[in-house]
Amino acid sequence: ETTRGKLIEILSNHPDQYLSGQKLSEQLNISRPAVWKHMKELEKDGYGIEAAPRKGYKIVNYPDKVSENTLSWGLNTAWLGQEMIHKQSVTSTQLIAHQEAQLGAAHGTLIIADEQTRGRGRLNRTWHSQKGDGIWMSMILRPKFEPHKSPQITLLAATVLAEVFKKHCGIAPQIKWPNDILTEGKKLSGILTELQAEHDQINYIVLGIGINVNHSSDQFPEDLKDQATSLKVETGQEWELKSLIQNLLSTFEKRYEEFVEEGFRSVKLRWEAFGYRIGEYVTITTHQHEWNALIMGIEHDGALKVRDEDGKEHVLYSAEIKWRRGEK
Ligand code: BTX
Repeated sequence: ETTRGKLIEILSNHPDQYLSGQKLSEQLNISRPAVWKHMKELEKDGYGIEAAPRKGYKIVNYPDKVSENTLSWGLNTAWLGQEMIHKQSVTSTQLIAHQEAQLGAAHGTLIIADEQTRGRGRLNRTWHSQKGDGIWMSMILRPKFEPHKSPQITLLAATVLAEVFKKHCGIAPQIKWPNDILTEGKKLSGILTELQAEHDQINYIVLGIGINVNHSSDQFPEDLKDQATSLKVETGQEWELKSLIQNLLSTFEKRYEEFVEEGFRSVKLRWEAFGYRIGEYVTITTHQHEWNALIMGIEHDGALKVRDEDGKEHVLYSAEIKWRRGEK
């Protein structure tokens, strides 16, 4: 660990207390002018340092820069994000998460990047991941439940995102089954769940989450302008990434534990409260066949429940059905 890292750690462990230059120089084994120099460097990086004569220093403000350190301080979780890899630029955090998982990374390991050059969606679609303006992250999960339950993790993640966007940012998000978070019909956030399993056992899940945060509408590429939105576009203000990420992680951890203990029931209720077009007719495409159906909600296992025009109920599992607003 660097001297600078240690200095930040010592100061952040004593949030309400001044630490004298003398004490810090002893603990870090550097001279007092060197301590002072480090403080100046921290200020340059956006830390708010209060220096009081004869008392010493304390940190009063952390920079809104996403890093392993800034995300860790004040992160209120037991296991999620306790191991963390932050990079400025990556191809895809999914890719890194798979690599780390195969090397044995712990349950709850988080991979997060400021920018993805090849962010991906489902079926090799691309996910636009502009530098610094969004949250692009992947979690490694090692659940003990059977592989067939893994799609429920997607719905769980969707409810957590909707819950946090509502509470943290005051918007009214909707979840389009199975994995899109929308506001006013435009996509704010996407979820990609990838499973590695064998012999009826989950080896690991990589849960990827992409959130458009501080994009203004003209920052999206031409082909996304009509279908994408961001928290900034929806609320008219910029959002600090760090506290939003911390809130997402602690809420996800809490809801994940409820899910493991109580099953899908609690997720189902919350999901349906945010469900997009429940009770409305939509046009569904399955195997190139188009038909109209009323969305009824989700099943006890997360599948989509619909009723066709003849009154017959259908349960849809494939994540690859397409549906859009119906004609009726
Ligand atoms: P999806 O296949 O449901 O959606 C992908 C589609 O969404 C694209 O074809 C495009 O039309 C649209 N789209 C692409 N980028 C954006 C964007 N920034 N905002 C709104 N719409 C967009 C959704 O897949 C799953 C996305 C997961 C992304 C995360 S980010 C961290 C992790 N790493 C990674 O490479 N992917 C995941």
